[in-house]
Amino acid sequence: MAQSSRSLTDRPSWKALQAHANQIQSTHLRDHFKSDPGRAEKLSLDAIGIHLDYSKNRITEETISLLIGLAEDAGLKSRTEAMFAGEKINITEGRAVLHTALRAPKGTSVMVDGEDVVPGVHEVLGRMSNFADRVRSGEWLGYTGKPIKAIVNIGIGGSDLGPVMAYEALRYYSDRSLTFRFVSNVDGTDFAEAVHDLSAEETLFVVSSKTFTTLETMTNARSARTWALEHLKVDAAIAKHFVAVSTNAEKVTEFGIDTANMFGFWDWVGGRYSMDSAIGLSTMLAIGPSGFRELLDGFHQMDVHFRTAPLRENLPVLMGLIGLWNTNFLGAHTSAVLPYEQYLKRFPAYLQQLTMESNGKHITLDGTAVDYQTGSIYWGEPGTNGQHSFYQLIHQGTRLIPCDFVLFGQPLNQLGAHHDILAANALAQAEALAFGKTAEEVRSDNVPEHLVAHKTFEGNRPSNMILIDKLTPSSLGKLVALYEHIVFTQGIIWNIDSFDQWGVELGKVLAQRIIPELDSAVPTDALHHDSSTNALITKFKALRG
Ligand code: G6Q
Repeated sequence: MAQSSRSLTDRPSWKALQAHANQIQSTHLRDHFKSDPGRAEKLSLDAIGIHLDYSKNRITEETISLLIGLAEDAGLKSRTEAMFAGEKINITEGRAVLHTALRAPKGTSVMVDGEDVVPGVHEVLGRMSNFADRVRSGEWLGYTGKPIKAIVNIGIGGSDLGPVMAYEALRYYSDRSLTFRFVSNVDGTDFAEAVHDLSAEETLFVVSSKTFTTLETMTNARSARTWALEHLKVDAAIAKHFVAVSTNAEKVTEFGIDTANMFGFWDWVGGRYSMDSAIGLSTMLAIGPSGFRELLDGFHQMDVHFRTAPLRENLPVLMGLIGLWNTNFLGAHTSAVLPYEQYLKRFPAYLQQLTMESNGKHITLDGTAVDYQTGSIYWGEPGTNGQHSFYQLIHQGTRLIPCDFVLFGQPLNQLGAHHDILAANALAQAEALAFGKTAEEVRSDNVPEHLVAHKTFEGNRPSNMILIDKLTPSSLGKLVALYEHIVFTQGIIWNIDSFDQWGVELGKVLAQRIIPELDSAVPTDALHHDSSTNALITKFKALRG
């Protein structure tokens, strides 16, 4: 296995970080900057078109060296190679973890169980491109002979969050004559609202489900079929209005979708790592095959950077290590992701699944419980909206909340001074968080004494600034892959399986037991849950009528 048998917290590299944390605990970011005028330059990195300024973290160059020591101890480089080489590093599911192969250029090879998977990836990409071109050009016709005008992706979790995030992020580049909707929730409102103004004759459903058994997706897909048939009347219409993205050909056929209209992927693609597989079909329909190729190229550039750059000059490694420092040595419980880019409005939600489903684990690869914190709680909103809501707590609350700011040099919609105002706010927030405002500075503004404490900003709040020239398919790919590899870096050090998700199972199983119990015919005394659940089921049924 990855690490030495010694528990992580017993390792000299961990203990050295603990001692170092105690030592620098009392140094304010103001003092770090004062004592070293070259700090910003030293603690910044430029790679593959991304500028990362990590100087506003409570770290020194020694912190970084010690963190790199920890990463080396954990065998980060060799574990990275194991992932890229297709070893079955998802040990609880016995699977390889090869989202990186989804963006491997033609002609390269990645072997899984003796088979090169790259040609298969490009074969599916080719079929997707062909299909997307036909729909976008109006060549693909609905059953009544009309071109497709609306695309509804039905999926949930990894089969929804990536597609919806990417669609919103790349909307600027999308074909505006097409309408896109994303249905995920089993709450009927999600489906009803998604289709209420659509014409079935011009609507294409993309049923996205790796397993093709997921309760929510199959329930929504069946409702979609019923809705389509209500309007189109004949079963033969389904073939023109439904396509599937799945690994399960049998279930796709059973549902009534011809496998000729199915786009496949593989068990070595985890749901939350699948937006660049066929699960990205809706993205490709929106931005076209060439835009999708640019997206994949962005992912690939970050893969190459992560795989080859030295740890000290490696964007995901540095960000992963600093995140771990904040979590394990400075006691932060959450991390805010603050994109100053309206098109990235679903990026925090996407990252929540990527980070929290991956690293929200308390059992190590050897099956023992951890004695340290793992996955941080990720959350956020696009700037500047958050500033008028939760930033108060980040600036003056009692908790330490490290922030990742994401800012682009060029706006996609040039509108007067908007972009400079937006950028000034991002830069100012990071500055305010780090340096705050002392009581003396407040007093010098003639603030009455009884308000001085209220108007003082402690500062010393850590943040990263990610600065990129422009939001494009390529830069989105780089950004997503950056966080994928941050998650990987941290998971390796925490010695957990970042690629399973057993924690989502229990609730699903219990729901299957409760569904039939909601039938009016089931009497109260037939319920055998705890007293709370029994009473709630009874109360719900009474309210439902
Ligand atoms: C992601 C998870 C999960 C999955 C959904 C949808 O890593 O595995 O979010 O994507 O449960 O699963 P299906 O694609 O099989 O419907």
